[in-house]
Amino acid sequence: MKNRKLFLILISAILCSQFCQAQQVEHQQAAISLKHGAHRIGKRTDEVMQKWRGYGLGQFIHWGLYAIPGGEWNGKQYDGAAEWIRSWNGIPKSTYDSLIYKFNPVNFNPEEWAGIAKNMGAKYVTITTKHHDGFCLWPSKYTSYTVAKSPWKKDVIGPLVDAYNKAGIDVILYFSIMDWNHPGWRYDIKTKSDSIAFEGFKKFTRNQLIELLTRYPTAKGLWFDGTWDKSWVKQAEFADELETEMRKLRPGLIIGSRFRADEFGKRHFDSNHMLMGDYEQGWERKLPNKIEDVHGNDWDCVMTVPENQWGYNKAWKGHIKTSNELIEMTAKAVSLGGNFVLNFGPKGDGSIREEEKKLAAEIGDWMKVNNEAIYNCEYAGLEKQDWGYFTKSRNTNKVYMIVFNVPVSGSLLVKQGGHMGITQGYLLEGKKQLSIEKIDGSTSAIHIPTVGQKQPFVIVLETEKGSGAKEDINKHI
Ligand code: FHN
Repeated sequence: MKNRKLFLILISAILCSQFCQAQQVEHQQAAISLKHGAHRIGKRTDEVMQKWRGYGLGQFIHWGLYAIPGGEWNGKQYDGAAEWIRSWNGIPKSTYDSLIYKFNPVNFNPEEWAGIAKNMGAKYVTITTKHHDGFCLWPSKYTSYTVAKSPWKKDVIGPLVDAYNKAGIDVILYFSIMDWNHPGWRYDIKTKSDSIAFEGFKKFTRNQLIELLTRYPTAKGLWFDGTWDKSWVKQAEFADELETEMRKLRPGLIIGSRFRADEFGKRHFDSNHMLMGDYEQGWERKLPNKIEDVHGNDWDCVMTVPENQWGYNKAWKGHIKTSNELIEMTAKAVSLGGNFVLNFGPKGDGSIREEEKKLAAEIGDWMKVNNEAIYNCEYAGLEKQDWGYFTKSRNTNKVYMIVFNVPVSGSLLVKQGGHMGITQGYLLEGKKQLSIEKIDGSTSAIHIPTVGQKQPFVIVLETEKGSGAKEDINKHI
């Protein structure tokens, strides 16, 4: 009987391994030869990208003509995102486009914007140079629909790039491919005349991108949007060549996965499931839950304060995130190896709304004390616990516990596996040493004084040299 059982186990193991091998072969055979797929397998290792990886927290700015109506037209509130108001049937397109004659942001103060971001702890900013409405915040040579034709007359992007750079913040330029103002833009290309029009649009897009990279050479990357329509998805060859041209012009340029599709129309990931760009750009208003969700790729999450409003909306509706919620999202993003980018929608007059200033200041207060657990940190390779998030320094043997929920027992579990020796644990703020109880070979309990913390706090675990959780991280990369 015993022998029969053993025999069956052996047979199942052999069959299982043959099945897995067959699956692997099938997967390898399934790799398609692509002309316009991913340019690289695996992560970038250069300095610019290493720095991007260490940012942890960033700021997003959505600013343009849509900030003038602020989600309201003739006393009626538009239900969608404020920056989409032009697409609302209630507004004639030409009436919206003539908002250009009202763009005069007398309270625009780039140094103040940069100061708010710096104080919040942002290490990079992504700024809309042109959103879907096509209005350019720089005086582009290739269209008259720019700041130059507005009463403001002056460039907006240049002063912002300078001010943020002076504040030590790197700049990424947001650019919408979809352009509702350009006569050549099409959602799809169905006729000869569509095709002729779109060829003109492609040249225009190329010229504008080269213009931006030439005018603002310190910009570290481009953040693309509006690339989902069939017209653009069909441009695999053109977009691939343009990406190569831009990278040649600016070595080190960072481009996310939203720029182009492969020749089979696959976006973000090509037909062989390889990431198309330097980082995954699919995490919009949502976060991954576990490390497997990010497939070992770099990624960032862009987030709004209210539910879905990027541009300025006078009447924020629904749930408005608190600073503690946003701090938790930042911690979660970093704990899974990503960056968290919080959106701001300045008003039409150039000022930043009070609610956003307050949130930035509160996040900044927390970051001033705890940024060590956010900057230059990564996935720690430890089992997630209910009290919060682990991060790990990319440069030292420190592991951080960012605690959001304190258990009534006052003891926080760490399941470290056999390979991470904890030498000491202390509160980051005040450096108070904590007692560590080894429960078994793989679990420790960190005992904390329950002092009714009102804010998330950080515990530092120092680990033995050469230990840490790297082994586990590599499993996922
Ligand atoms: O349509 C835009 C939206 O207005 C906003 O700019 C966001 C930012 O990620 N992107 C698009 C939706 O995916």
